[in-house]
Amino acid sequence: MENFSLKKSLNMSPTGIASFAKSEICVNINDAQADIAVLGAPFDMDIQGRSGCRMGPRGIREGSTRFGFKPGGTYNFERDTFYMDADKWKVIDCGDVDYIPGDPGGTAANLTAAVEILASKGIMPVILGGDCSVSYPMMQGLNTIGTFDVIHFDAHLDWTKPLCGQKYFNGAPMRNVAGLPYVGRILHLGLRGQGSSGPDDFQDARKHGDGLYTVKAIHEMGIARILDEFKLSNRVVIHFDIDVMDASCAPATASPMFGGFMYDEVVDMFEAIAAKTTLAAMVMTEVAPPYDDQGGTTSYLAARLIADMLGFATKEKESKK
Ligand SMILES: [Mn+2]
Repeated sequence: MENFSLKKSLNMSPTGIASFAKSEICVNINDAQADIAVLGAPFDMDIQGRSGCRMGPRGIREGSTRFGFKPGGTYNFERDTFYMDADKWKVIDCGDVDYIPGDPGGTAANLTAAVEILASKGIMPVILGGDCSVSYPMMQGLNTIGTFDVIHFDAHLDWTKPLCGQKYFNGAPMRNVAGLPYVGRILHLGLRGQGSSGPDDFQDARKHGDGLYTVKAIHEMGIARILDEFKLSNRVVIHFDIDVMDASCAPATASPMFGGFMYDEVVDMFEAIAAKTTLAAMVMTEVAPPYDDQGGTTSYLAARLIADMLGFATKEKESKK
C-alpha cells in the first residue's frame, strides 16, 4: 500500500502501516506466497519473571520501519555487497497469531498450525515473540521440513525441568524441542549469569549432545573454531532470545543479563553461521517494549538482527544458485 503523494511515494520511516520492514501485508495466511513470512506470536503467559513481551511483535515492527527491503537490495559498505534484494526475495508480513486469554495451550496450537501452513508452502517462517515458550509450538509446526539443528542464542539454557508438573513455560523450550524427533542437537551461544536451569539440566543438555558456550568461551575461542568443533547439520533453526545481548544495549526484556554480546559480535556470528549451514526458520523472543528506553533501542536492535540474519542467509542461497 502506497502513501498518498502528489509525487512518487517515498515511504519514509514514520509513514505507512508498520509491517515488518514495510514488507507487503498478507491478510490471509492460507493465501501466503513468498520466500519469507514474518508472523507475530504476542504471547507472554508462560513467563516466569516480568511480563511485557506480548508487545514484542508491535515493538519489533515499529523498530523495523527504519529500514526496508527494496528492489536491488540495500548496500552494505563494510562488505561491499547488496542484501535483501526485493526483486529476488519476497518477504511478507502475515500479522499475528491470535492469542486466547486464559488458554496458553490453545494459543500455542494456533501458532503451530500457522507455522505448518507456511512451512508446507516452502515459506521460511520468521516468528516475532513472545516469550521463549513460543519456540516449542513453532518448531512443532516445522514437522514437514525434515531434520534440523537448533542454534539457541540466549543467556539462559532453557532446559529447566517441569515446574509443578507444567513443562511448557519459558524456562524449558530447549528441553521440549530436544524431544521432537526431527530436532538434532542444539548449539547454545551466550550462556552466562543466573537462570532457572540447574546443574542436572546442564547435564541433560550435554547428554543430548548439545554444545554449551558461554560469552567468555566465545570471546576466547572465536565463532569459527566453535563451528569447526560443533558440526552443525545442513539445516538450522535459530532461536534468538534478546537477553543474549548485553543488558546495556537490550534492557527491554524479561530477564536482562549483564556480560552479554554487543551488536557487531552477533552480526559476525550470523555471517559465520550462514556460511556453514542453511537457515530454515528463525524466532526472536523476549523483547518487552514496556521496559525499553524512549528510542525503543531493544526493539530496533531485534528488528535489525533479524534483517541481518536474513540478509546473510539469502546471500548464501544466492551464491549457491
Ligand atoms: Mn533468556
